[in-house]
Amino acid sequence: MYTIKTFQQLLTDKLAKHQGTTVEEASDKDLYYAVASIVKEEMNENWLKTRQKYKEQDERQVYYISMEFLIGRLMESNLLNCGMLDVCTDTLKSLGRDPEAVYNQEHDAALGNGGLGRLAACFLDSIASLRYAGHGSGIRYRYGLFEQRIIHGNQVELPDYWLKEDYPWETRKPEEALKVQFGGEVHTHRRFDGSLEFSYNDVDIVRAVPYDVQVAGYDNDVVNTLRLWSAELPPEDSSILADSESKYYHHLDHMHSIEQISGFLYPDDSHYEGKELRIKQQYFLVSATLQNIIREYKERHRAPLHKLHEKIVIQINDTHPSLAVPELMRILMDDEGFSWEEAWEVTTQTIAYTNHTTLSEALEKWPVDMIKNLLPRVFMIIYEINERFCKGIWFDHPELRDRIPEVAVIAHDQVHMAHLAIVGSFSVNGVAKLHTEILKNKEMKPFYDLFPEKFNNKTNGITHRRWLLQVNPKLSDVITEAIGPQWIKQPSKLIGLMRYSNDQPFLDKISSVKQHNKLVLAQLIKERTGITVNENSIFDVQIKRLHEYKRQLLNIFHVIYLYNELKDNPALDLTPRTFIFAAKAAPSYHMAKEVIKLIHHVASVVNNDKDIGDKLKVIFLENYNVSLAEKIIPAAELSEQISTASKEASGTGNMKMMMNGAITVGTLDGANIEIRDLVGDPNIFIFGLNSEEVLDYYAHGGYNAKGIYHTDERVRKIMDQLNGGEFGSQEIEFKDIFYHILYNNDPYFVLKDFDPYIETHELIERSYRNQKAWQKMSVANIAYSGKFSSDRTIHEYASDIWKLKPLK
Ligand code: NBG
Repeated sequence: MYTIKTFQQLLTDKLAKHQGTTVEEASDKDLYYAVASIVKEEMNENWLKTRQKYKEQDERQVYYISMEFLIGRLMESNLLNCGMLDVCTDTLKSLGRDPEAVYNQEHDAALGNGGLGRLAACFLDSIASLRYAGHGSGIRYRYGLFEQRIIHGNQVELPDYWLKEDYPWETRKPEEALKVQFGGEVHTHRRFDGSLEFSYNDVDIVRAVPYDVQVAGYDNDVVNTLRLWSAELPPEDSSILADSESKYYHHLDHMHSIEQISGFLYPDDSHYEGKELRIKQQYFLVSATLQNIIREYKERHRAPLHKLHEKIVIQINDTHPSLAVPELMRILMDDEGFSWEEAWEVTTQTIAYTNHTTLSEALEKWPVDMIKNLLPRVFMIIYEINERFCKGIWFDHPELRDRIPEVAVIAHDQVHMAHLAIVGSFSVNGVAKLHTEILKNKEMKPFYDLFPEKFNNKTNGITHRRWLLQVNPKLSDVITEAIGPQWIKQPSKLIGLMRYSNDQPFLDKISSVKQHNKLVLAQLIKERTGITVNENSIFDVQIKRLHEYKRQLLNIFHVIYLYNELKDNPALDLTPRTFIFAAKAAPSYHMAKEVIKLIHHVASVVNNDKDIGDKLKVIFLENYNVSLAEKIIPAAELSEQISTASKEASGTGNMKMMMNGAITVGTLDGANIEIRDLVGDPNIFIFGLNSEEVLDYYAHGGYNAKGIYHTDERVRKIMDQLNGGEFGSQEIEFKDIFYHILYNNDPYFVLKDFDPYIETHELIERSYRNQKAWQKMSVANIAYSGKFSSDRTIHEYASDIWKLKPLK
């Protein structure tokens, strides 16, 4: 345990030895690197010990494969988990330095788009904190998710070259590099026993070099690993000498393209694009990871590979890594000499699949020719998997014969990755109760009929260590003062706060912490936008990716509605509101970018209208990322979770804001339902169509957006303002939104849910006036949020799917 004095000494030594500088002279960056190096060294010993323990204990282990790990900054969370955050912060202060300025030196590792990638990062934290043997495996993209700038209300994207300065948390392990093969020709030979043997010629080789990032558990000496693979040129190899001109050029082309494989993260999480580079990335990740798993298994366990599934479980995060199924088959058969049946037995008992969306436009389907050319042997295996699966249905389930084209792995010249993942795995899980029900009863019904035992639910969670303890230290102190510190290791203990829900002094503390956090955010808003917000206004927050189904449009319609009301009646008694938005749109998503532009134009009209003053303010914070979320969430009072019911698989922002005392206004979608079930109707604001109603409209029609436009004056006025250019600089500005809603019949039911949304906001406004009642609601939300810790989620994965025991 360090004291300020010993930590100071350590820091001084580090600065002198590594940077040749003193505390007084050191820049914030120097201090950042010095602290990082102290923390890393602190973790090193436990890292080694943890690996040794795993080896000795010979227990089951999980590999979590994901194309995204949205880890954000690591300094504070590593310090926190190693028990050094307070002492480090105090030391920096005692030296007259600003700790925040030092921690802010770290560039976010934005290796993910949104919920799916952040979930993977939260899971790693919980796996280590709960002492499970779990390893993350992903890609070390040189460019993370783009940096967003807004110019005249328009989003522009800048490359996120996050590695331009040294990244202190990674360790390059060149001696553990592996080779991944693409293209080439497959040759078949018959062995003496009649079985087939496969060899490959003229393949293109890519070197996969691991970079390991330590994942420290909270106060438990466990340090696990997130292994990120980087694609590099293969070492010189005479077998690739070209013997013809075309081969020579092909080879040069290949060399040139190698580094693109880990070049950048695809910036879209809701529309799949059939880009060849993306499938290359997926195969690169999967092949390197599986070879690595087999190598580690052989080093660690004495048991034969036929028992792989007894020691190893592989969780694939969405379908992105679903080539793991044919790749594991390939390795077991071609490299390890398994028969098809043996390999299939092991593969399908090793792999488990998590589904994160039912949006059909996000489902990955790859053209057969693309896979065949790029991965000829893998394609042969997929083909055989499909043959056997379809034949099985034909003979064993004659009642399902007509549905074969619907469930086939290969159909209409496309490989359906979700089908491959379901057929090749032993577990298929959704990420919230409703989502799993929709998978079972609708989206994947024929598979559920075939394999009911595979389907299960694992409602998402977030690490309360980062999302409460680290980002909201003042609230954490108030909680600990009331119920003791046990909640930090057992978040379900937060429920103890319910005892204080009528305790005025406690409610006052909760309220003054929120007020403090609001002031801090107001300052950040002032710095970044120049706008002064009213600290006594309701902080109404919607921060997430911009997508039509998430309905930022509905939110901005509410803003326009209030603006119109105030213009008509300036004396209207309205509790002031600050609407806070932050969102990135996929670069090619036109409608999403239109909504960003609309928010900006409405903001500039509303914020600059003297009649409005500080009754309404609309803030859009640029470049939403993990670090920005950490600053907004502690200050949120109202959490907007207003997706079209049935569309949001779970949501995790809803959990983060609830945990920080915000009240949810939301639809009965994703995990909102489970939040409502816990806190009860009086502590949440639910409105709008439910998923059955939405699905019924989709299936049978009966919704008419134009009808609402014609009958609801408030709606018509807003729509006409968009169409008439009232919020634009030119007449045409928002016609696309207008036409999309009226002529595509409002596919996300913005107009349909408008009235109940407005009504609910009126109720919210009345509720907010009774501050005591509001604080009580806030406490109930914090108290019940323990269930949404990813510790609970990981316990469930570990006991139901992974069958892991915690490390002794
Ligand atoms: C997202 C869902 C969210 C969910 C996260 C994490 C994808 C494909 N899906 O609702 O939209 O919370 O996954 O499960 O990014």
